Amino acid sequence: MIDVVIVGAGFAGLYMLYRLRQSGFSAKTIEVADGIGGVWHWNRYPGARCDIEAMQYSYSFSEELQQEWKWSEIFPTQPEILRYLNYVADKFDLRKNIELETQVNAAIFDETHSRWEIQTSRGDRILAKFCVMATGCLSASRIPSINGLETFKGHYYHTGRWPQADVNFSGRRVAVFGTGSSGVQIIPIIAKQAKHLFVFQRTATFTVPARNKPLEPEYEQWWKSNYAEHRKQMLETITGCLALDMKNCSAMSVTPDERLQEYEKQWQKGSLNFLGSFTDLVFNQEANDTAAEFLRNKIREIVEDPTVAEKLIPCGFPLGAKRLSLDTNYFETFNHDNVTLVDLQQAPIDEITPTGIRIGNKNYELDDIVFATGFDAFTGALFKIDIRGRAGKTLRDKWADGPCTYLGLMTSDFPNLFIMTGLGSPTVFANAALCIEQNIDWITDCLVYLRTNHYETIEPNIEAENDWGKHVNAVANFILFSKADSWFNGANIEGKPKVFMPYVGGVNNYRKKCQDVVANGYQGFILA
Ligand code: FAD
Ligand code: N01
Repeated sequence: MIDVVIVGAGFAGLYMLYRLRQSGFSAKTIEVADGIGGVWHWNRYPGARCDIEAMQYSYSFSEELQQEWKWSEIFPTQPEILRYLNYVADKFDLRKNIELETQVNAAIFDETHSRWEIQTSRGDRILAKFCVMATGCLSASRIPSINGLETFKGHYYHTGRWPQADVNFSGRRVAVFGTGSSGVQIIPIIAKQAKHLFVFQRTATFTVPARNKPLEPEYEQWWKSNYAEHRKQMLETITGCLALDMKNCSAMSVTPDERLQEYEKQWQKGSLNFLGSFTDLVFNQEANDTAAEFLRNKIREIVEDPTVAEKLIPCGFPLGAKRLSLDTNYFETFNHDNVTLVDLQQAPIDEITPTGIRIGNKNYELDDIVFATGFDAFTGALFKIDIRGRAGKTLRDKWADGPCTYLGLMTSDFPNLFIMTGLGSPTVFANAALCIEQNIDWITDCLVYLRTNHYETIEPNIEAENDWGKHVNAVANFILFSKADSWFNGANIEGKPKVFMPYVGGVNNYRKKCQDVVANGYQGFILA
């Protein structure tokens, strides 16, 4: 028997393994992919890059690592981030405890011996005292069921399961479904290659220019000269990111001209900080409308055909309620002759045929279809595993009406099972790398505490779990982000209960709550 099984070898699984080994636990990581990296292994689509600056979206645990690693750009590409994670795995000799190309199919809690039995696709049974589900918040990719897809004679791809071999769209007629962050990144690149690109848009999206550029030596030096202090400051923010030169007032407290100036300044700078142009954009509808209208006017300015521009203008939900994207020439792409926007709000798809897509009596002849249609977020990867806690209770049954956790870390009746998928925690609204480190540091400290004090099991008590669920909901209702259908609330998956899953109360507040729980003797947990 080992101390801990970790499922998943992305940002979370890798650091979890490192921390556990450093703290003297035996641990093993199981990963279904043929390489490490998680999201950065799977999402190899052209244009994939991070949208939080890599100087911040990176590990902080090793000063040596953060000093020696050199990012080439502000928002580097997927291959570079994957190289970084492989570098980390090699530098800290993590591979020897990672088993690739192995899927965890089941995790069963054995109450008699207080241990988890992990069953894998290789037919192995691994016994471990603890299990950490580092299975990812956005790892279960999803292709919508569209009539006739199985008859399509061309190729089709999902951005989150992109092939490792090069895909060349030169001279081809390509359709893209999905205009979220993945679509926004891939569409301009495919447009450059394809003979013709058809963008099948169901919901128009808000996006801000990334204004990506090479990392300037002075900026890099500014970070590296005081990395530890900057990382400390990041932990004190809502988003886990340092944003310089931001206004600290309400959008409604300044004149309309001042507001426009500030939006223009942030738009020219690029980055998701646009949403923080003023302090109240995320909870005051009137303030949010002013920022949304600014972005709508930008679309009208950029897109030359007014009919196309109007179709590309998002409306009916607050800015940020569907995750804001960063783009490079997204709206400009629709000015190209080889790009056609197909508005699915006007008429939905009837079917995919062997040679393309049919809407009414119009046939779109295609060679390739790209699905940038997102993920069964948070719970998708967990529910693919048969997870059974006390008395054989399944996680799927327990969460049939929506997931419930305490601090996003554990759920009652599933002792010694830690969950790291961003449920009930701020990860997806923030710098995920930083949130992942915070969660893992908490879990590791907890395991050390159990070992030191000779406890066998830990699990939340049901009151603490319910209270946390109510708090997560209350904060979500206060913020405008819950006011749209999206992967945040499961509305993108047919039949999934509509429950707003992430915690939007901020990294700083969440971290303080986690610290208080420990300071109060693991308040809300049952230790036995
Ligand atoms: P993942 O990276 O998803 O890793 C989970 C791993 O678990 C996967 O490798 C998966 O194969 C494995 N796994 C799952 N189930 C099983 C099983 N049953 N058996 C074995 N293995 C299993 N966040 C940011 O903060 N900034 C960004 O710029 C950013 N960019 C993103 C870009 C894309 C395209 C996507 C999809 C997400 C992005 N995110 C970003 C969010 C991203 O999810 C996190 O930043 C982070 O990578 C999550 O790491 P993780 O280790 O928790 O999960
Ligand atoms: O997925 P999404 P994503 N027919 O769910 C459409 C992170 N990320 O992969 O809104 C037609 O956001 C759907 O339309 P609608 C980031 O956190 C980051 O783009 O449901 N269209 C929507 O337009 C992000 O939020 C980066 O009406 C259909 C799109 O598909 C998260 O991952 C890059 C459809 C799905 O958008 C997920 O992003 C990439 C159908 N049947 C991802 N079904 C960075 O830049 C769905 N759609 C860092």
